[in-house]
Amino acid sequence: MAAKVRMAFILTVALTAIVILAALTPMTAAAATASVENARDARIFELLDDDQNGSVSMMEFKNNQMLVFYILDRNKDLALTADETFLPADVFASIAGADGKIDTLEFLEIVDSAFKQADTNHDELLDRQEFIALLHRVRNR
Ligand SMILES: [Ca+2]
Ligand SMILES: [Ca+2]
Ligand SMILES: [Ca+2]
Repeated sequence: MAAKVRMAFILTVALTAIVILAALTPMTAAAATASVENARDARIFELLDDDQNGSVSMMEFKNNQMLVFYILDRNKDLALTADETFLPADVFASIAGADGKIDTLEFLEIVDSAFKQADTNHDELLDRQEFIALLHRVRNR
């Protein structure tokens, strides 16, 4: 897969996951202000940081992304078809391959890449700063 397409896919998956997490996150009326995005970013980070130690490990990241996978996989056949994702058709096709489906291994490979790209100091943890930077990259692409 071309590097550019791959990057686009990683970002789209990350964004999809973030949108879903955000949608699952109850927002209070008081939070619906200019700082709503910052508050939501912080909330998403807290959701991913299962053990609340202030950083998101690869395991925490993967577990939560797999939860997203199961939510997206509406017919529970452990594969994502184009209509189950929010991906552009060409991006979907490039990762799904000949079978036209994204299986869990293909999905985890992408999650792995997204994590490694976000982990800019290579300590195998996403701290708050790295995570927020990832969210901003995804939003501003
Ligand atoms: Ca943690
Ligand atoms: Ca499916
Ligand atoms: Ca790090």
